[in-house]
Amino acid sequence: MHVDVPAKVHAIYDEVLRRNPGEEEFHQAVREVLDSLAVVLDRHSEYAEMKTIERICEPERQIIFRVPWQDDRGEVQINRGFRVEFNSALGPYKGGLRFHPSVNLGIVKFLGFEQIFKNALTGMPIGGGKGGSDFDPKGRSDAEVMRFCQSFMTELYRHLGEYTDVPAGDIGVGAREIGYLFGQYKRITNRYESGVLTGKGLGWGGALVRTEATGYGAAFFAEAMMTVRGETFEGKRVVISGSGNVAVYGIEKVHSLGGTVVACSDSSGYVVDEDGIDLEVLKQVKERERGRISDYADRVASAEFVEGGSVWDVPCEVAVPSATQNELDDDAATVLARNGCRYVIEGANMPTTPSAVKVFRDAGVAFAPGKAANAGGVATSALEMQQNASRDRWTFEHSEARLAEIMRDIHTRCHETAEEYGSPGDLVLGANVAGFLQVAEAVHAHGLI
Ligand code: NDP
Ligand code: 2IT
Repeated sequence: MHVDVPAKVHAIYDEVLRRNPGEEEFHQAVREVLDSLAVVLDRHSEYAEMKTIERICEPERQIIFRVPWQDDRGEVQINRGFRVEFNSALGPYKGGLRFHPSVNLGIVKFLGFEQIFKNALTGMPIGGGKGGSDFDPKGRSDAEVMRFCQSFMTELYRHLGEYTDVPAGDIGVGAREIGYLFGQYKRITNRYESGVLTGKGLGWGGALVRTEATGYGAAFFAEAMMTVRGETFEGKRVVISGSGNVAVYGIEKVHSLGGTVVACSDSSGYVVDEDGIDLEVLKQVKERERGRISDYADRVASAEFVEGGSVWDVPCEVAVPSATQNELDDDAATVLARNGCRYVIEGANMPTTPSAVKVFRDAGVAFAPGKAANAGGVATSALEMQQNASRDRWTFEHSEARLAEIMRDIHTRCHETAEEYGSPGDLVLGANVAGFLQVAEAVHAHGLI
C-alpha cells in the first residue's frame, strides 16, 4: 500500500482534533509527537496499515468520577476525579496523580499521552496513564486532605492493582497524599498490595531515591548532554523554575555536580540568590512548612523576592523549567537565549511552548524534552515496584547508581535515534521516535486490540 506520509500524519492530527474538541494541551502533546513520526511511517508501512498511531492516540479507558467530601467547617465540597488509562502495551498503566484546580480531562490526557513514550524510554515494563483532580490542596488542613484522598480512592480503587494500574504523585500529590490513598486502598480491598502505588513512605514499602529521582534524573540527563559537548556543570549558572519536588532535588543534584542554581520560583513569583539557593532553607520553607517562596527571601540575606515576574529574566547558562505546562513561552525563550542560555532541560511535563522550542532550536540552544529528561521519577517508581515484588530493599547508593545509568541510557538512545533518523542533535525527534517505536512494536504484536 502506498502512503503519502505527511498527508497521512496531518489526517491523523485532524482526526484527533475532531474527536477531542477543546482539549488544547492534549492537541499540543499529540502534535509534537506526530511531527516526529513521518520518518517512522516512511520505514514502517505496517504501522500505517494497522492504524497503529491512531490507536495509540485513543486512550484505552477514561474514568471520570465525582469526589464528594466535607471540609473542616462541615461544608460539603464536590470535586471531579480522573484517571486516563492510556496504553498498556508495555505493562500496567503507570503515571502520577495531579491535584490542582486547573486539572481537566484535556490536561490529564496530555499527561497520559506523554507518559506512554516516557515510560517506554525508561526501558522498564510500564504502560502509560495519568489521573488527578481539580481539588486544590493549598490552604487545606491535613484532615481535609485525608478526607479528600479517602473519597477519591473509594471510587478509584476498583480500577487499580499492581498488574493493572499503578498511580504515583505529581503536582500537589506527595508522600502525605500517597499515604492517605494507600491507607484507604488497603482498608477497602483488605490487601497489603505494596505495588499498587509508588512514592510510598520509606517505612511502609517506599523506595530510597524515589523522592529525589525526578530532579536528580534531570540533572544526570543534563550532564549527559554536556558530556557530548565536552562540558560539565562545573561553574555553570543555572535557573530552575518551581520549588516543588522536581525543583528542590534538581537544585540538590546540580549543586553536587558543581553548578550553581541562582533562582527558583512558585506561582507567586521568584527569588534570586546570587550566593546560590540555600537548600536547607528552601526545604524548610517548602517541604516542612508548606510555605511560599517569598518566605525564603525573608530568611536569606543574599536573596531577593520578585513578585509576579518571570524567573526566565534571570540570566543563566542552563534553564530547567520544573513547574508546569507552557510556563516558558517564546518571549521568555528569546530573553534566555539573548542572555546566553545554552541548555534547556525540561524537568516538568511540556513546560516549553512549541514556539519557544523553535526559538531555542534557531538559536542553537541544546534542548531536552520532558519525556526524556524527567523520566527518572517514573523509572525509579518502576524500581520501587521491582523492590515491592521481590520484597527487597536496595541501598541509596545502589538505587542512585541505577537511576544515573537509566538516564544516561535514555540520553544515548534519544541521541542515536535522532542521528539514525536524519536529525542529529534533535532530542525531541529522538525521544519521540525511540519511544514510539518501542510502543508500536508491542501494540502491533498484540494484534488488533
Ligand atoms: P509540586 O506540586 O511538588 O511542585 C509544583 C511547583 O510548580 C510549585 O512550586 C508550584 O508553585 C509550581 N506550579 C504548579 N503549577 C503552577 C502554575 N500553574 N503556575 C505557576 N507555578 C506552578 O510538583 P512536582 O515538582 O512534582 O511537579 C512539577 C512538574 O514536574 C510537573 O509538570 C509534573 O508533571 C512534572 N513531573 C513530576 C514528577 C514527579 O515525580 N513528581 C515526574 C516527572 C514530571 P505553587 O506552590 O505556587 O503552586
Ligand atoms: O510525570 C511523571 O512522570 C510523574 N509524575 C511520575 C509518575 C510515576 O508513576 O512515578
